[in-house]
Amino acid sequence: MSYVDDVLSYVVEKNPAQPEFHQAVKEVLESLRVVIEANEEEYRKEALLERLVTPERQILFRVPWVDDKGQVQVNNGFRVQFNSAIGPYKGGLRFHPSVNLGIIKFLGFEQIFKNSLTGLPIGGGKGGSDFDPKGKSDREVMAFCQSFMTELYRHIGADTDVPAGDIGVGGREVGYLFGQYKRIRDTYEGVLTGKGLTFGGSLARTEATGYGLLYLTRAMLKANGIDIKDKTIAVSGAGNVAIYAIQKAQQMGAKPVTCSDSTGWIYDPEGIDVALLKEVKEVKRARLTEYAAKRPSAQYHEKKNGEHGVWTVKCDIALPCATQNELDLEDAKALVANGCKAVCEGANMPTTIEATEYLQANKVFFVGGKAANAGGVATSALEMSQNSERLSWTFEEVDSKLQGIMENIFANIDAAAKKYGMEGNYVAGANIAGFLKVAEAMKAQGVV
Ligand code: NDP
Ligand code: 2IT
Repeated sequence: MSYVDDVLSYVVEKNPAQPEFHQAVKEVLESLRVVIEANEEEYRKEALLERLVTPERQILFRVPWVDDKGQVQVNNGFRVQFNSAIGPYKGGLRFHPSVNLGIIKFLGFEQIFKNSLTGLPIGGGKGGSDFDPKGKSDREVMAFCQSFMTELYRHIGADTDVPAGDIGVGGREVGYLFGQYKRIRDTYEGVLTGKGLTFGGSLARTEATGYGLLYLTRAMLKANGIDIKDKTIAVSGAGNVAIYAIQKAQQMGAKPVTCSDSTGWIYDPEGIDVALLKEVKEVKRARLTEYAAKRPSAQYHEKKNGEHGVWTVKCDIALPCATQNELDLEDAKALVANGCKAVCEGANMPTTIEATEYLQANKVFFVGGKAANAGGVATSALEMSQNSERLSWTFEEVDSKLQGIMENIFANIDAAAKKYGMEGNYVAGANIAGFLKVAEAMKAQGVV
């Protein structure tokens, strides 16, 4: 068996019942075949792939906290410090009831390559909890965050591991986490990113993932002779990534017509009203039914089991921005049948492997999350730089750096795909370009 096949079997055997992790590893290793096979004996001798797929450290901990009724609650906490070859571990925290070790490992694994693609010195990590912030009071969220940090603080630091937000973790949670870290450590340092602007946060970090997604999408379309202006876009999600993707798409003259949350989805043929969406989701933390109630042009659809409604809408471009495996083969078929030309992932691994293959086989331009949503973590790295030099840059300065980073990522993944004989396969281009830098750093640092 080839080295890649050996390591794929090894991952399945060593990490039972972690299908998302297996999926993420399979996607990367399959596209690295051409690189690995050119130097197979050397990689095998150094066990480079076994090291790459094994986290440097995994921290599992209990998070007890008291709810508003005085009842003690217990959640599971996770931090997977996956790879520090090119910088301190960096990656978000996810608070969602579906969180388990396999999900955190898939996210941490992807983060290694994404962070490498940014061109900035950040390694890969991810963490989170099965805590559900939905329906909790601010006090309950604070109690949870304080308890979570009371264990996590000993494992992180500005030069060690720098967490940030992800699903269910936004400015409010990062604020509570930062406050507890500072209190326990008695140190004011850039240990988290996505902080509030009054205590070390960076301008444009909130917008960065969604804006970055659009900068990259525009660059990719342009390279293929397509202008994003006037294009109809289907977006899923209604959180941090989706909201600012919709906003930037509109600024570019495109028309996003959908969004979704965990209970339903909106089709708004006149284009999504971003101010209203922000009010409903960022301020009220309410459901999309409230958006529909205030917007006569909007159609609300309840989400039925297994149905991902937004992909049935006619669109030129699809931007999945909610969660993993939300765009399956059936959805891919619907998109192709409706003439969709491009899919760029705002979320992490939102497209199943079968759906990705179908889209690529049907000549849909496809950019995976490791490249397309790297603007968030890239701007987190810019926040780390600002914290280190104890300065704050203007919105325009951060935003223009973000734009440069996303255009550079596109140029690099395009070039890597061409160099390895897979022109237009941006998934392979991203995996290869991300891998080569990390592999070189790992080799240079010896067996550690
Ligand atoms: P948010 O929590 O802000 O928003 C998530 C959105 O997706 C919400 O609308 C939520 O619905 C919906 N959603 C979440 N889980 C599910 C689920 N299991 N089924 C259906 N809908 C779901 O998260 P973000 O916008 O930050 O993250 C979205 C995606 O982008 C994730 O994959 C994340 O990993 C990725 N990402 C985030 C980055 C960031 O900087 N925040 C950076 C790069 C990638 P509801 O409103 O009902 O909760
Ligand atoms: O998936 C991601 O890249 C994030 N959730 C952002 C991570 C970060 O450290 O900003």
